[in-house]
Amino acid sequence: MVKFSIPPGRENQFKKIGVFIIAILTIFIIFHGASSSSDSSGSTRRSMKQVSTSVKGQNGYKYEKVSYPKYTGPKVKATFVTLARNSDLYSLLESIKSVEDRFNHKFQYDWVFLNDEEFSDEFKNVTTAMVSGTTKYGLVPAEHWSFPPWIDQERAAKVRDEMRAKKIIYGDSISYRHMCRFESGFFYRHPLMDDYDWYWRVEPDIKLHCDIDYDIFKFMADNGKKYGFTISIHEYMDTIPTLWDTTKEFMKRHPEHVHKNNMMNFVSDDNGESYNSCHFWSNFEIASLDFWRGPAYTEYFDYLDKAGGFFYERWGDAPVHSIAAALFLDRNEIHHFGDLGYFHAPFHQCPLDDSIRLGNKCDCDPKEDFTWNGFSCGVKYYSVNHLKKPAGWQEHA
Ligand SMILES: Nc1nc2c(ncn2[C@@H]2O[C@H](COP(=O)(O)OP(=O)(O)OP(=O)(O)O)[C@@H](O)[C@H]2O)c(=O)[nH]1
Ligand SMILES: [Mg+2]
Repeated sequence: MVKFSIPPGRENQFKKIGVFIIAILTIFIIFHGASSSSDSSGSTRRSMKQVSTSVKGQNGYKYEKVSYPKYTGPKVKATFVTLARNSDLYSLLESIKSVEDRFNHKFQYDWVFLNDEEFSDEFKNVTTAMVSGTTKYGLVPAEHWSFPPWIDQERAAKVRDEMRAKKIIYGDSISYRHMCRFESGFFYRHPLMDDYDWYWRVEPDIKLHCDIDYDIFKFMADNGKKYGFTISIHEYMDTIPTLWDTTKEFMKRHPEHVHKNNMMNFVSDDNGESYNSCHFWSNFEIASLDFWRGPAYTEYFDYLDKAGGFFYERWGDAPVHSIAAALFLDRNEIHHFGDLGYFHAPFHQCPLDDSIRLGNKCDCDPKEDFTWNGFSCGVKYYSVNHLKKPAGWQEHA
C-alpha cells in the first residue's frame, strides 16, 4: 500500500491545490454537461421546427416563418406555378394550405407566382408565410398578355359580342382570353421557370382530398411520365369551332411531330377526322416543362397563335395542351393520378377504391366522384388505354 503524507508545514499549500483542482473539475463538469444537454435539446428543437425567414409587411406586420426540417432526400427540379391576380389571394390561400398540408410540407418544393400586374406586398407576405419551399414572384411581360399585331381587333370584338349574346361562359372576356393564351404558350417561358424541369399548376379555390406521401415529381421522372392529370372532361364546342381543323392542318405540315404511339383515340372517335372534345382539365397539371419547350409544341403553339383562335374564338389552354399531349407524346407518357382526390368547382375526383381512399386519408365522398360520369372523359381514357377501372365504377356513370 502506498502511503501519502503531507510534509509538515505545507498543509495550506496542499489544501489550496486541492480546492483549485475541485473547482476546475466542477467547472468542467458543469460546462461539459450544459453544452451536451444544449446540443441534444437544440437538435430536438431543430428536428421539430426551424425558423427560416422573417416576413415584414406594412403597418409593422411581422411574421416569423417556421418550417419543418429541410428535406434532404433526392429531389427533382420542380416547382408549383400559379397565375393569379392580387384579388385572388384569399381564395388561393385555401389551395396552398391544402397542397402544403397534403404534400408539400414533406418535400418543400418551390412555388412560382405569376401575374400580369405587380404583386402586392400583402400577396407576397401572406403566400410566403404559407409555402414551405422558396417563393418567387414574376411579372408577365406585356407581349405575353396582349393582342399580337396580326389580330384584327374589330373581328375579335365582334366575336366577343356574339359570344355574350349566346351566353358562352367567359365568351365576352378579354382577360380570360389573355389568360388562356398565356397558359397555353407562355407560362413555361417566364425566366423564373428556367430553374425547373417539372411543374404542378395550382389555381385558387382548389382542394386536394388525399394525403400524398410520395414525391410526385420524382414519380413522373422515374416512370417516364410527361403529363399528369386528375380530371378529364368535354369542352364546350362553341369555344373552339376551328381548333381541330387548324390542328389537322398542322399535322399535315408536320407529320414528324405526331408520335407513333400517340393517344389519338382519346381525342377523336373517328381516327382523327373530328375532335370529340375530350381534354384534361388543366386547372390541375403536373407535367414536364421540356415537353412545352420542345420543337413539336413550340411549332404547334405558334401555328395556333397565328391562326388567331385565342381571340377569334375562345380557345382554352385545356384543349390546346390536351390535344398536344395526346398527339405528340407517347401515350405511355400520360398519367392519370387517380389516387390524389381533387376538387375544382364544380367537380370532385375521389378515389372509389376503399384501400386508396382510407389509406390516403381522403376527405371526400366517393359518391361525388366525377371520373366515371358521362360528361367526364374518364371512361374513354381508361378504355382506350385498356386500364382496369375500379370496382363499382358503373354505378357512377
Ligand atoms: N394575373 C391574372 N391571373 C388570372 C386572370 N384571369 C385568370 N387568372 C388566373 O388564371 C387561372 C385560371 O383562371 P380561372 O378564372 O380560374 O379560370 P377557370 O378555371 O377556367 O374558371 P373558373 O371555373 O372560374 O375557375 C387562375 O389561376 C386565375 O387566378 C387575370 O386577368 N390576371
Ligand atoms: Mg379556375
